Amino acid sequence: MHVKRIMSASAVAAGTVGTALVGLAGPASAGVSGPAFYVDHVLYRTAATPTDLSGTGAPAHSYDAIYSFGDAQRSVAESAPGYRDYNGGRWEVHAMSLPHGYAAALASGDLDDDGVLDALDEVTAAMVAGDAVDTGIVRWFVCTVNKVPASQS
Ligand SMILES: [Ca+2]
Repeated sequence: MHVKRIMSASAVAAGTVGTALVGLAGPASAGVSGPAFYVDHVLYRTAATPTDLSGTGAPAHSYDAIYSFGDAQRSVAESAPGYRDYNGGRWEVHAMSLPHGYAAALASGDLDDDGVLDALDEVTAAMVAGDAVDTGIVRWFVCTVNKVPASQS
């Protein structure tokens, strides 16, 4: 029991150090190479190990949505650090299907014609057109995110 307590304390300490280093670390550092996603045409990536929160019973409004398009393209999230409604890195992942194919979703949703759905309004436009369908929440997790430097996006 004594040993277990010491190990827990060191795990917490290591977690704190890891978090503190994220802002300084390069792209090859552990925990900074997680899945990337767009928010308002800007690429972000996870900056810590995602933690599964399914089954916690937390209210839906305490999460921000990430729309996952599988292999078609990177996901799109509705909020990010600095946004007024940001929930601190608590995410719910919505699986999207593209009933008419990716090209159709781009045709109806890629409002700025940059070849990718990379903002919430673009996802919404594709959904309104019926070219993207929210098939439900498949995952809840928590992790912090950072902007990807322009030179790496
Ligand atoms: Ca776009």
